[in-house]
Amino acid sequence: MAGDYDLVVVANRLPVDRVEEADGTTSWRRSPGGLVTALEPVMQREDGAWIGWAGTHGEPPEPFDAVGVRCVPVGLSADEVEDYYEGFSNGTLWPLYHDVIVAPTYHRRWWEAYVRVNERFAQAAAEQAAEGATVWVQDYQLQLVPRMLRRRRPDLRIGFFNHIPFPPFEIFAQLPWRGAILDGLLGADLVGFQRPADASNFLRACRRAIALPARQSLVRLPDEGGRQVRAASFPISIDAAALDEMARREDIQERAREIRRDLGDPQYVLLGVDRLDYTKGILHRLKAFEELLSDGRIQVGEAALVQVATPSRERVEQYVQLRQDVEVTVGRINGTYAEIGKTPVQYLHHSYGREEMAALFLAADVMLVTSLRDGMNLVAKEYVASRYDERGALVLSEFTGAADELGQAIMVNPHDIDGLKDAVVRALHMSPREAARRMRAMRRRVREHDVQRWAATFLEALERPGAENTEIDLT
Ligand code: GDG
Repeated sequence: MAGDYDLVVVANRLPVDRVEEADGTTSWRRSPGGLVTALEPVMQREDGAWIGWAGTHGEPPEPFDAVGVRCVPVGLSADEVEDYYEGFSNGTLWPLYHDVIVAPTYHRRWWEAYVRVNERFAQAAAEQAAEGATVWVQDYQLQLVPRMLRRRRPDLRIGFFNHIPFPPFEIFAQLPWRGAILDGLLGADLVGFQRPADASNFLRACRRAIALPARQSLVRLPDEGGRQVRAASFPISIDAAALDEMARREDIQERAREIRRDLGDPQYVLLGVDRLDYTKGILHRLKAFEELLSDGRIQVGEAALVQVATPSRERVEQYVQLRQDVEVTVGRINGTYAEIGKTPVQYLHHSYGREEMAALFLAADVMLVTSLRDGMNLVAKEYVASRYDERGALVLSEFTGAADELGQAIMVNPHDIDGLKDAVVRALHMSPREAARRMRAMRRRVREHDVQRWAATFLEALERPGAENTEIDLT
């Protein structure tokens, strides 16, 4: 029952979004996002198929070709969207894996839907993969797929990559289904994480929760003839060259100048770009900015904070609450400190095109990334990649994966509001010479470790299981 494809990617979402055309027909447009960029060239070269949900509930569309790959939609019912996606994925796993910033909810009904939907993805992958093919499963929504797939197709080479952190065992241990999740992941030959710390948390969980021998980066499975599973870090990145090229375009630079003019030509523009998510530390950032205004360390009109907060998971309770809290806070800051024509916080609850994002990065003197926990944080890397002019300063939370690589950023603990305020002031007043020195070093790192390299490194490690030291060195 093997299929035709030598490389199969399994992800919660397909690499395309359905768009309604003016004439009533529907078509598929490439989704924004790094994963598609990273995998498109390999998928085209290797005869690839991509299994994922099309984003709407009900009967799935028939498989189709788009962006050079075979797209195989998996269907979800309205209840499954609620229980598997909004429920178990985003109400249980997401907060649990992000240091329980909000309390995870444990519902047996959600778990049952998660198991059922993972089976469906595994079945679809088993049907598409050619004999001996490579299957690469993506992210926390599909942690059971590696095991379910191996049961159906022991001939396959199976990789898994977790885009979000893997928590310390003391937190992971809360999960009533922790053993099943670990067993699901251990169906893979290679389990990849963003940071070395995530990989070691996983290895420790294997030892503590299911008593498996796990040494260095290997877990041994005595019940499977001593089969070994490798866990290692593969920090994800961005298409740095494409962003650099876009930022150099005259129309983008003109747009960046226009943004500053429209903001009233403040001396300093600060920028935050995040999905509206409680892991991103948006409220901490706003608090620091508000206090800097009230302390008089920055003046209204002198500095403007632009906060893009892309709508996200709008039916999940904690996200509704967060939106309220952010909007009340922004309203209070602006109500207290605005003057006619001078608004301290520009809050934008929309999503923007890639060009507008590049122009915003170029317009910003200081980029604020204050996540309380973040697998990587691509925005930090995108800011760096767009600053071909070697200007601008990055304030970066030490709780991001990106902090492991971008050591020349101004590091902050976002819980330490005084420290965060000092870091912002330091970033505003940094000499152009020092800013350029830091930016140069960070740009080199991002250029050399781009998303194409990330995908190639992971797939190579998956193909050569015996290879030593597959971890990317972080020097
Ligand atoms: C997860 C992990 C990990 C945002 N708003 C707009 C827009 N974006 C783009 C950004 C960036 C991406 O979305 C967001 O990526 P992040 O890495 O910042 O965060 P998550 O969405 O939480 O991603 C994270 C990542 O997976 C990859 O492994 O780094 O830690 O949580 O590319 O620019 N793009 C456009 N308009 C917007 O309004 N075009």
